[in-house]
Amino acid sequence: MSSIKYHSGDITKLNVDAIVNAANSTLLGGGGVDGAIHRAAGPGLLNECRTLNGCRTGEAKITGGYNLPAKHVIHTVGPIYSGSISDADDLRNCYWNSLEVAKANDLHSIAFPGISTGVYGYPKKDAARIALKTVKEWLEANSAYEMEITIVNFSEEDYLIYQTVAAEE
Ligand code: AR6
Repeated sequence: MSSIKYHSGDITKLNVDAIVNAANSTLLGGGGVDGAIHRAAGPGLLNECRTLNGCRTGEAKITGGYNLPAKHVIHTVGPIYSGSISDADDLRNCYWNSLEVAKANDLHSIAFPGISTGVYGYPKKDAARIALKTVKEWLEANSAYEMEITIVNFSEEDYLIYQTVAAEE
């Protein structure tokens, strides 16, 4: 059975088939969750990322998980929030394409951070609505495929936002 669940804490600790990294287009590391993932994975991750030739906004690319408990990392690049209409499409594509990459690699559990909601400045509640809507639509479109989706709330604020957004349905 597919499912969507919530986890409060650090995504680098999760033992799932893939954790998603909110990366930048170089895929060569950064701050926030990207920095935490690279620190926990060790230098092998950066070495593999160097072979990927970067990643466009909304796209997703997979690597190994190295020293992480997760088997893989799916790197996606969220939009830098500008208030334009394309931001929402780009953010939607991050979630959708990460799930597509997971399925293409026969993975069945995936954990997402709040893509673009840190340094990239996406308003957290809007981003949570897009994330939840997109993963639900993906599960509906792929109902024959089992996928366990974990949404990771790094802060108390994120947790409360998801509670509110989930209750809007
Ligand atoms: N586990 C789960 N979530 C986390 C963790 C963690 N260990 N650390 C932070 N978050 P951000 P962005 C949450 O800034 O906005 C990087 O430098 C955090 O609270 O990491 O997509 C990249 O290289 C926030 O809600 O990613 C890019 O240059 C969310 O993760 C740029 O930042 C995303 O915050 C990407 O910015």
